[in-house]
Amino acid sequence: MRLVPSKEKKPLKIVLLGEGGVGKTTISKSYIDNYFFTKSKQTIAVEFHSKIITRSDKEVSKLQIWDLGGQGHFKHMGVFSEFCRGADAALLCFDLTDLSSLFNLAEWLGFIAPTIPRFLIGTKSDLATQDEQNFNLERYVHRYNCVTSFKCSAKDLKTVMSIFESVLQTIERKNGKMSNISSESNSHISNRLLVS
Ligand SMILES: Nc1nc2c(ncn2[C@@H]2O[C@H](COP(=O)(O)OP(=O)(O)OP(=O)(O)O)[C@@H](O)[C@H]2O)c(=O)[nH]1
Ligand SMILES: [Mg+2]
Repeated sequence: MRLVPSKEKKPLKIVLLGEGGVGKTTISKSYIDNYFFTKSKQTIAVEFHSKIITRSDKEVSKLQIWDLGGQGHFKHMGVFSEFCRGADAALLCFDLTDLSSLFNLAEWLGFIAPTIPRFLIGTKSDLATQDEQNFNLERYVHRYNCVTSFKCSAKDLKTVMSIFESVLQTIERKNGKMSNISSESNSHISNRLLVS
């Protein structure tokens, strides 16, 4: 069966932010394609991914993922605040094996409006030592005003799915609709658009 989102419905928008190489594109692709891609090219400014999701009430929505390029020079192009405008949620991503990427998220917060729900995502847990995996994120959840935090490996597709579903549930709750989100069995589209 082909699922078609209602034309009038505004797509949901999630932005991924964080330092270059922390795994934003990989985690996005794990979610969209249900597959761990070992090869990932540096994102030039922004990549777009999209997926059709279905809620338990059978209503169909389109989800847009805006995956920002984390290399320093893109940050200074002056367009990231614009890219984040109208987002329903922001995923602040950092690499569990490199805590400087957690501390540097402070700079990324400047691109998102204070009203956008944000989630702290520690990536590459499969490469992290036991101490790094156990690192207490409470202080940073508070400091960055996040809803909550997650740790994951992009190789662990089940966890990646559950993180996005939890984010989508928060969005739906904020939008006043309590429902379960399902995205596993649906068709999806993955687009890339590079800004030069
Ligand atoms: N082992 C492991 N490698 C990962 C994981 N996530 C990402 N990587 C690897 O880390 C490298 C960088 O990942 P990307 O997804 O390109 O990072 P990015 O944050 O999109 O980087 P920019 O586009 O430069 O901002 C790639 O070689 C990925 O294969 C993970 O969970 N586990
Ligand atoms: Mg990328």
